[in-house]
Amino acid sequence: MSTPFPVLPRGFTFGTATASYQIEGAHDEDGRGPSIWDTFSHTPGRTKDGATGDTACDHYHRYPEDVALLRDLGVDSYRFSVAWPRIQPTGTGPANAKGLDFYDRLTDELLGAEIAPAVTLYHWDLPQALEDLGGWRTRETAEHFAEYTRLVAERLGDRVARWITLNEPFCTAFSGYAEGRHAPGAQEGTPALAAAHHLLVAHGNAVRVLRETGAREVGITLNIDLVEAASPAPADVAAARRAGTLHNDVWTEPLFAGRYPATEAETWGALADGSYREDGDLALIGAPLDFVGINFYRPLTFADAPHTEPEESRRSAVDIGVRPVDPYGSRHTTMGWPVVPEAFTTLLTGLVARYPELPPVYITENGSAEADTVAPDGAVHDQDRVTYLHDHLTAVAAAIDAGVEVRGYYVWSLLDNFEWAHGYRQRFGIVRVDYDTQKRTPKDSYHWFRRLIEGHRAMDDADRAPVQESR
Ligand code: IFM
Repeated sequence: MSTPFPVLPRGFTFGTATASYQIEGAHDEDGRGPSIWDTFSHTPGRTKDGATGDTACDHYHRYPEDVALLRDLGVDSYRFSVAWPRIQPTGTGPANAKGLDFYDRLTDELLGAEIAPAVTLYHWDLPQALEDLGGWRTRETAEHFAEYTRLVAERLGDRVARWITLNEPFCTAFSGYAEGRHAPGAQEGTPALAAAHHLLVAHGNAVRVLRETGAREVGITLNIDLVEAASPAPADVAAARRAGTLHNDVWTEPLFAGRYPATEAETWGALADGSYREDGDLALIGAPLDFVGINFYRPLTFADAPHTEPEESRRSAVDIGVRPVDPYGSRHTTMGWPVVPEAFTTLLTGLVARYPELPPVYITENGSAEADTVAPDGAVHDQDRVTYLHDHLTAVAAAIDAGVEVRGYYVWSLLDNFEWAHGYRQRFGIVRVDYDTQKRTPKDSYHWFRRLIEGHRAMDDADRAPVQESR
């Protein structure tokens, strides 16, 4: 079958993304301190099969091979994260030179391959020593984040243009401090809401430092969700509103509208007591950004699930009286996530409709976990992932046609990697990693993405007619 590639605008950035703890390994090398994910993954019962990131993809040692894969892929940019405990093993104090050296080498390797680095400062690996002092529940962590940002920006800022302060603060605050399925594994109420707020303060602090150090492109990555109601019944609509507050408004309202969500009292009642806020926070958090990173995987639908217990006994910030439902009837990835590409277009257009002043968008993650197998010919024929990427890029192109300024797209992920509490069972890579041998095998999706990029380069600027692809 021959179908057109999605066509993205001239100058569009194609990239792939990874994160430190998910790929680096070398957990105790060159002075790296322990992170909350080391502690969590080493705690029995926390991750599938007891998996840890101790070795992961051994990227710390194999980064030249991985950058060579990126070069052959032809990407414009590569998004990686810096592990805070490599830079400050206990989260404060002077830089660990060997930690900075690693990211320096990686940056130079990328530039040598003509790939622009996009650096995420925080992708969930908080130094354990800071968690021992309260972690994101405390404002001090947001202050320490500013010091850490300065150390990284002063070292890499001459070569890195694109900076992402935080990745998916929803997961840090709520998966980590309210659901407990991510590190540090807490199930709390007001402290989780405090964590959400302190993450925003940390973001604001980092933006300030990045501006002071001359950074050119500064943004934050959010996993904003398209949240829908299971039915038009008022109770379900209210449930979706509460879920939308939890997933989206906590971040978007302070970042893009200069206010806290009007719906927080109906969502959390007394848990949202605001005790963690200070005068001036909104101005800090809402400082202008050059872009917003959006990570999208699947839409969410909620029905009302009325509480039976009194409000005072509710303890977790994710306990908001909602029940996820799955009306999609579509294919699901091995994560159990429904595949609904058109939801991506709706999400992006809806975001701009709600926040007309939204900065330009980069899609900083999108991809799918699939049940990959190695075929007798040694290849990985991951047609489901190819279709997923094709259809989601088509959805991005539709959003651009509808007026959303999307500047680039990073596939999640370059490599199969440590998928947090799911361990190594979920494979998101466009390159397969054999964890016994560390052999890398580019999958069919890698080759598809390479042809897509090549096709865009080859397109006549004057006539960007769809390039035919074989599927
Ligand atoms: O692997 C994660 C990544 O770390 C953050 N965004 C979602 C991905 C898939 O679950």
